[in-house]
Amino acid sequence: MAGEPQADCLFCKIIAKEIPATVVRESETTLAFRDINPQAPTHVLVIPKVHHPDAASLAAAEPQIAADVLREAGEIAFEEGVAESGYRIVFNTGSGAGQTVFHAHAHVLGGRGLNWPPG
Ligand code: IU
Repeated sequence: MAGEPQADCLFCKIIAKEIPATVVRESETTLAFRDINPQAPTHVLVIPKVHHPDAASLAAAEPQIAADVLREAGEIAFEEGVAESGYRIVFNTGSGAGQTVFHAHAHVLGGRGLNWPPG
């Protein structure tokens, strides 16, 4: 069923604490942890605790939780000290855009110059 944990989902396993992660923030609906392969000095992933394959399907099914993910991303940018210099919130969507884990997640990237357009 939509939103239910998926047995083969890496991020559902992190939520269930079956796989370790360095958690930086947790709310009733979200979990945020450091990316294991950081692409910037600050690289945190914010995930909803419900399983949806990407950000658009999360927003369609659970708009309040999608808003929670964005709010947490902004709080993390302040806590990490990158809000003032500028940071990026990225939702890779689809394998052609680089999505490798099909559980919705926001990348919060900051602490270095970020080029536009992204690669
Ligand atoms: P993507 O947008 O689906 O490519 O992002 C998935 C991210 O999950 C990617 O940056 C990985 O480095 C990250 N990640 C992680 O933090 N912990 C893990 O155990 C695995 C991937 I596998």
